[in-house]
Amino acid sequence: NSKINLKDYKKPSFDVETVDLDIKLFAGYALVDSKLVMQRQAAGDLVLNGEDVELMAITLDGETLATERYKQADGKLIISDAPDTLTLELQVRIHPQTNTALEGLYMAGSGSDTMFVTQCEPEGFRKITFYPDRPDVLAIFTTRLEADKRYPTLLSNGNLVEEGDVTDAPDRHYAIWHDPTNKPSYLFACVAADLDVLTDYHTTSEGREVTLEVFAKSTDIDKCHVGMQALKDSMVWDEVNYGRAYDLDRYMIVAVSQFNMGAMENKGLNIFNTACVLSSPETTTDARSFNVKAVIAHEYFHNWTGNRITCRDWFQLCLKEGLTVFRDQSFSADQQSSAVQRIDDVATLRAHQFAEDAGPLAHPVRPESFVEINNFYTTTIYEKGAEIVRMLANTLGPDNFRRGTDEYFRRYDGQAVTVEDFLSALSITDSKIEEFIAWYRQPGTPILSGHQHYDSATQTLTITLSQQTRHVAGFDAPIPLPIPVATALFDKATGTIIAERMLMLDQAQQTFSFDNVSSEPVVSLLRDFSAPVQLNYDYQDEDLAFLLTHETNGFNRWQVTQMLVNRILLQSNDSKVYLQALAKTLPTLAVTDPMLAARLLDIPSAQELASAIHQNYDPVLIKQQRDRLYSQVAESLKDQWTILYNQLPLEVYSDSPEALGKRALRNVVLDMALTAGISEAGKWAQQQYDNASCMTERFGALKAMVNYQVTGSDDYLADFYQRFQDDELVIDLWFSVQASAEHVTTDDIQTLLERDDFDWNTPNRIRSVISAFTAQPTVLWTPEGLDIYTSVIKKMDEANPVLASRLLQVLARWYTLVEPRRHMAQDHLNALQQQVSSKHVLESLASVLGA
Ligand code: B3K
Ligand code: ZN
Repeated sequence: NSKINLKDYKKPSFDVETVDLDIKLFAGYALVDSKLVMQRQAAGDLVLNGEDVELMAITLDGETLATERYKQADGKLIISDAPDTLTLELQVRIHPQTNTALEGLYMAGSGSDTMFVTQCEPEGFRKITFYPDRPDVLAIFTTRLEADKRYPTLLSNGNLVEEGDVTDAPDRHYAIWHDPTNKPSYLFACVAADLDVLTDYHTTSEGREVTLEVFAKSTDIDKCHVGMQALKDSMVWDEVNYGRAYDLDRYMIVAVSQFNMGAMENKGLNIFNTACVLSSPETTTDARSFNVKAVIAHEYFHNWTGNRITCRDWFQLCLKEGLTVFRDQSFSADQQSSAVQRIDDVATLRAHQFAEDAGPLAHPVRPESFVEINNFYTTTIYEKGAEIVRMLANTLGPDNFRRGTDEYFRRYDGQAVTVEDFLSALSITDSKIEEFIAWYRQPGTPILSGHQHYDSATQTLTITLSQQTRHVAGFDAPIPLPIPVATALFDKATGTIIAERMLMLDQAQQTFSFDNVSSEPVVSLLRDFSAPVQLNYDYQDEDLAFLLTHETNGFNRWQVTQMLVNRILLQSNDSKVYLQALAKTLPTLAVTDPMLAARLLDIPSAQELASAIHQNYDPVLIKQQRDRLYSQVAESLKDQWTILYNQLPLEVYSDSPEALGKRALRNVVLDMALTAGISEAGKWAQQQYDNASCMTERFGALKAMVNYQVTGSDDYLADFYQRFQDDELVIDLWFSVQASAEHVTTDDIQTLLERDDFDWNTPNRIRSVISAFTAQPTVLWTPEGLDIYTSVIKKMDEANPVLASRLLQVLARWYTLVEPRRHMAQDHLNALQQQVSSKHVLESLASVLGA
């Protein structure tokens, strides 16, 4: 299990010009013929990667290659004395039917309901055939796919060239696809299935007529309209906002229920987890439906940021992911309230990325070494990567950012490039932009501290800011980063903004002054979360309450409520100011902006709170404190809940932002009412369930009934199962609502895992129990809880190591636990280390145990 280092990067010795693939699917195996036309680029061996592939034949320039002319070891096939131009032909045998890792070519489904599908990023193509499987080798692919006619849908990247019956095999057919764009092997895809298709069209800004197709099981095809609309919206959005139009005549999306992640941006043929593409009001909550649109947009945006300009090597993963997440966040912000979008993105960042950066898995947005690249599809690469791009965009301003991205596309289209290339294109209008490279290199969340001084004699306000980043073991001592701090001064008397400025903190400590300030203002810092840092400013609770009332931006209002909540929960501040401020704000806001009102009632989850505690973390104590504050909010606003719930009657389904906001607030109010012990609340829940017009209402009611053990909740759970038993994604909800319930026990989890409909081959189902369960740290961090959790990791270590390692990463902060839990967790992890063998899990465990 050797380490791969960024500093060892070498250009490939050979380029591939064209690839002809012929993939024949049979009942128990597949045969893959390939023909590679190659050209020498640099001195060195010809190296092909291959894993779990059985070499049947190999010829070089038409002659069988003698066994002494190549060697096969450690997942490589190496030819030492290859000529400068050559044609290599290979035949291999693979076994998609038994590929449970869901990488390479695999069979999804079971019984008579199966399909073949690929996942090649990052290194899955080498499980299909021997190939220089690295992102800086770009080639033109032509793919022939042959299968039994029970798989009528045969797809691959690009354009359909030909299809027909196989001579002498009446029950078999084939299709030939040609992709005219140069692409790395990780963007290859093919599908053999029996699917229906939803078709639509888009004419690009350049006048190209594009056929859009979403493929899904016939029973799911009516759930493809939301995704299709999102695709069309994304295409227009990228034309308008980045000047980027689609470049092929066909854009296909295929839904598959067994998939390790959300979706994959293969050129012209995206493959999607059903959970990230199917959506209908009756079966999909608003939150999930919104996520469907965001993922569709994300994969579409990859066509330019990822596919046409790709990564030189996997260390540059954030080049495509950070930029593409920033683009999909911006798209989503245009579809709803931008404040709520920012709230949700920052909440995710704080809950997951900050925790990662604070623990043993901390790594730079551009890592410098890895054993298994799959372990680096992290929230740091994606979400912190997006935050860096956001800082670049904000620092440049919209016009110069657009000039910079135009330059990036102009210069690097068709190439495999690095983060430095990206920064160099963006810096054409401002060379200081290149200093942001430090953000890509340095792990750890900076702490931004500050205080202010007002001098009434000179009417000057000075703000002193300083930054500090923890020194993460194994990395250089941290250096100061450029931190843009969006700042506004509020006049205390009028509540209006008297000055607004972006302060650029690029030293360890700096003082900024504001002149002509006639009285001491309240300072609002880090507005719109202008940098991914932890803010530590010497506010009084009253200043925060003032900002909750007067801030003009919804995100900033949410941010101050979160600061108040954190002070109460983590520094034992009095809750009075917070409760008064909520009471003052909520009634009006519930009417003017119900979605924001719902968010302002957020109390960070137990897991998020845990991420801010660095030692002696006691899950029971934190849960008690959190529950207590939740009850205080519920009690102190008790009169409000009845008024609000009645103000929010169930309405005919609509997907307008207003309707979404009302549904979100209604569910929060219902929960608060149950907490406050309002006697009718149980009945509200039942009625909301019975009369629901959509899943957000029905599931919100079910969740509340389950969490509060409302009389009859078991009957409602049974009803829910009965109604939706044929819809896997809804049954996932049924599993997760129980596995994440407030009162869940390890016996309950065990019972769920032992059910016949618990399917170990479907990651969505595994996550619906095992990941949902992590919402209850008081149960997870017990001997029985960890027995279950680690036994699932052990089981997956063999079957699906990518998933196993991801599940493990959630346990990274075990060492912050209070004794005896800390030792208990350590024992479990040590025991696990003896039982696993995948390099994925071993690499993660080594870091996690090294803490
Ligand atoms: N690029 C893929 C992620 C592939 C992950 C492989 N373990 C999805 C995305 O980010 O769009
Ligand atoms: Zn992506």
